[in-house]
Amino acid sequence: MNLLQEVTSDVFQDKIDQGEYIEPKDTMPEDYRKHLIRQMSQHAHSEVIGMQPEGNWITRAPSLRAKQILLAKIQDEGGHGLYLYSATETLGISRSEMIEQLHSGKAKYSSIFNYPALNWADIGAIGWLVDGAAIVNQVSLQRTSYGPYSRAMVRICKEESFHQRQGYEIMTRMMRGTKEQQQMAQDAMNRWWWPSLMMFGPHDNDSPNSNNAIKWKIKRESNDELRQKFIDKTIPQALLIGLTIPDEFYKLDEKTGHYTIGKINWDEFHNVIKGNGPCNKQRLKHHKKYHQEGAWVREAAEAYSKKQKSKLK
Ligand code: BYC
Repeated sequence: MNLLQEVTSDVFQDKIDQGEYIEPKDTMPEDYRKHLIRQMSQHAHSEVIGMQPEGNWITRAPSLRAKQILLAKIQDEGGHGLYLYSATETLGISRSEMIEQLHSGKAKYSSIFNYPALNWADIGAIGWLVDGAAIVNQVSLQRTSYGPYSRAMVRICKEESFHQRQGYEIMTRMMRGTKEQQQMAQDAMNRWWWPSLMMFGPHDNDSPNSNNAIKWKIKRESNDELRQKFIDKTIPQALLIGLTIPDEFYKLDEKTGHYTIGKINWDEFHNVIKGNGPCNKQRLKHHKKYHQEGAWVREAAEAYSKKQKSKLK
């Protein structure tokens, strides 16, 4: 680092320490910019890829009401992806570069979307557990240091809380239903519980990006702190509707008021993020196919925008 870079970096850190937001035209260290592009673009990809497991169930929703709600939710996820791609573009990367990174495997998306949604109870479990975990993380990100990311999160969180309730309503109704419906709900809980805990990322000691993220206030709380918040919030919700926690070691620590849990299977997590989860190949293949088939829409939008601009000259 040369003297000028050192001074710039100190001024930047002071700004962060004083709780100021960083805006697109502000001077920022290259590593901060790259860190944000990595996290925000992966967040955007997760929103869009996350539409796939639920999209499978639109035509098979059990009632018109359930179908309308699911359609609205999935549409929201697409919107979240768009806010986040736009916010990431303010850092000097184009949407097409981000998509290229997704397609080449350079950019990740959340591990959770590499699991299949096998039946209607899974739609309940996704809304309740997956969106529930996402909210805990995103509420914290509302105060992230990069202005456009923080503002996108405020809007996204409002919609996510409706998604979480939609999922919990499905689970509650199934638990009040027949024996078979109760078994379906429990089976979905058994399959989605552990992968939802993995959404928060590795334990703090094994999280290479956390030091910088905390120093730059990109993350306000650590992976383990947020996971614990989710566990403490979700276990009582499960017990209230009669679900069993698929963890023989979980217990409430009366002294701290927090739940402790068994060991997370990190081999499974690493295997999934390496591309070997049950649905990784299917998710990417689907995204590539429809991206290619949608090329004409992008070309038409570009031609229209050029025409509008030339009229202004
Ligand atoms: N999945 O150093 P770490 C939604 C990677 S969508 C995959 O702790 P960091 C919804 C991590 O990227 C909401 N990869 O990383 C949509 C890093 O690898 P790279 C999705 C993961 O960034 C549709 C490496 O592991 N939410 O709600 O400090 C329908 C080491 O990790 C995962 C977000 O994207 C994972 N779970 O912390 C329904 C939140 N965890 O990049 C619902 C925004 C870790 O160095 N992201 N990795 O190659 C974040 O808050 C943070 O990026 C994370 C990870 C907490 C996820």
